[in-house]
Amino acid sequence: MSDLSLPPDSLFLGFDSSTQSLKATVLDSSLNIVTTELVHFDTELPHYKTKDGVYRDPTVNGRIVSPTLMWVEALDLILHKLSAAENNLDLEKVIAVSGSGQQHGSVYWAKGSSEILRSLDPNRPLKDQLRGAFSVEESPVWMDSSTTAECREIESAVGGGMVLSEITGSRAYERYTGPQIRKLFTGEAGLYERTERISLVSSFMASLLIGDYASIDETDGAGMNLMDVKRRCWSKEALEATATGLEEKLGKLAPAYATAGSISQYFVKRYGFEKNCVVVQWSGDNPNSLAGLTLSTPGDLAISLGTSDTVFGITKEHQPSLEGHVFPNPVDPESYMVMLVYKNASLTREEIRDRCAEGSWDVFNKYLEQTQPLNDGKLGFYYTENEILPPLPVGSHRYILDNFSGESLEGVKEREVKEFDPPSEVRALIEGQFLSKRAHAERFGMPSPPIRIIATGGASANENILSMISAIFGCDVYTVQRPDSASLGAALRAAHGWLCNKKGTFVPISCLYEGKLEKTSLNCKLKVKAGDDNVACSYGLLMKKRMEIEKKLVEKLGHF
Ligand code: ADP
Ligand code: XUL
Repeated sequence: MSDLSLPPDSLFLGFDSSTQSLKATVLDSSLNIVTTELVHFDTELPHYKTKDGVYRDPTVNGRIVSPTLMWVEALDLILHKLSAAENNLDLEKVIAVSGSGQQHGSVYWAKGSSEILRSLDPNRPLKDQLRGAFSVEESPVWMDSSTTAECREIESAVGGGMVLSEITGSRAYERYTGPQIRKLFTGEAGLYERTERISLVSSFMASLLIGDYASIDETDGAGMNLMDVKRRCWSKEALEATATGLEEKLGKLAPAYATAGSISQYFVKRYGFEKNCVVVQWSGDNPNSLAGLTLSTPGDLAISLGTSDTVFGITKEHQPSLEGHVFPNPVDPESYMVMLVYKNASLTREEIRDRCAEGSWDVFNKYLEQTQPLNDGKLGFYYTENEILPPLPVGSHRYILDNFSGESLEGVKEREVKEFDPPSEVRALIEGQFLSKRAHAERFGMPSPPIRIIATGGASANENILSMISAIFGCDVYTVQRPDSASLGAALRAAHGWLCNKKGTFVPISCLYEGKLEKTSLNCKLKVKAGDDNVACSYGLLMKKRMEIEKKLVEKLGHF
């Protein structure tokens, strides 16, 4: 065994605490998947009464939260499932654990909770012991859009959106943790005062595992509008613009490859983990997906199709922008991750599937096959939630482009209509979603066309959608063995963190798979070969027209 290899009989456990579920992937030392598990919040923890894992507050515009205790209970449940006999999994062999959290979501620990964490009784479920541990019982999640006022206040305090983007990697966004904290600080000062520590979903779950407050990692920390993204420390200006006394409530930042601590006695005694098993810093789901997809070439783009849709890639430079986000790369201290995020994603696709395609993906796909590329000039904008990119409120807008042949935009005019027939509606949704991604990715300086796209997330199981991505972007589309790259990436990062810990310094993650990637579960496979360039060119014209209409919609209806 070389000093850069993993011990032969060891296992690595990665979680993904996402919007709708908690997932787990276990990798062996050859980086092959041994087992996977899932706890679906709505159906397996129905007593919390969530829909899609969240509560949408009918009384406050844009407020979307999840019960913090549900995530706690899910952790006990998934470990119970993993240790069940049919999984044939010996948790004692797990030498490192890590995880992904939905980004931006925050947890507010009440004063005295670190004591509760340190003295958890392995004979009792976590939820019974942590019931009183939170000063705020409902965690704001990434879908929340209730903090527009706080965003503008923070931006104006630091000198504008571009300045904030230069410092933190993003202008102020409603779902980002800083604006969420400011809302608590200005609106419910007593609760803010009673808060001892603020965690992200990622550092929160790591805290449960180590039985103490875990640091926020530098990658997920960049999703808060609070961190200096170049220096990787809290930004004084951003902290001051957000709330007083905040730095001590946030604790220290740590690199993603660092160890958060050893697994706590609670998990050793209750589930049979080995006491030396290390917990590697958790990070955001998108950064960990970047790791799981082994994205390392700046010309490659990843598209994740989950509860949110994201488009991300790698860059060496931090270019501030009023659109999109820059995070530190979780597995390479020398580069950045750039990303675009869409809120109208799988749940919007489900809404149109249910309304137009008999609630069936098969019928949905049949409609995609029946209709032609460019949809006879039918363009649709569908927002079942307030959108992030562009910032448009709930609503749908349908247009027919008269005189559009796909060869030029001369003489082409849009005409607004009330409805499309069901097959056209389905195609308009999918074409619209991916034309928007191509347009905003180009505008953000992402590679165009990309060398290749790697697709992941629940909807990447749909080959018709993958074919349309290939046609619209004009490139090959790859996928990995399983659509959950966030928990796979977390398991890989557990192995990487374990190795860095053993060597006492950072080692490149590629050491783990160099020269043998195709023999591991990380291997990406070609799913759709790039087709006719002319089709991608015509989609380029349709995209241009779509962006003109989008601009008019934003001018008329922008923000919520
Ligand atoms: P997250 O991790 O963000 O909670 P996932 O990546 O697990 O979400 O994706 C879940 C979504 O995948 C579901 O909401 C569902 O709409 C979508 N999905 C699953 N199978 C298909 C399919 N065959 N076609 C399109 N979408 C699908
Ligand atoms: C990223 C974002 C979403 C969540 C989903 O900025 O808001 O992709 O991470 O879990």
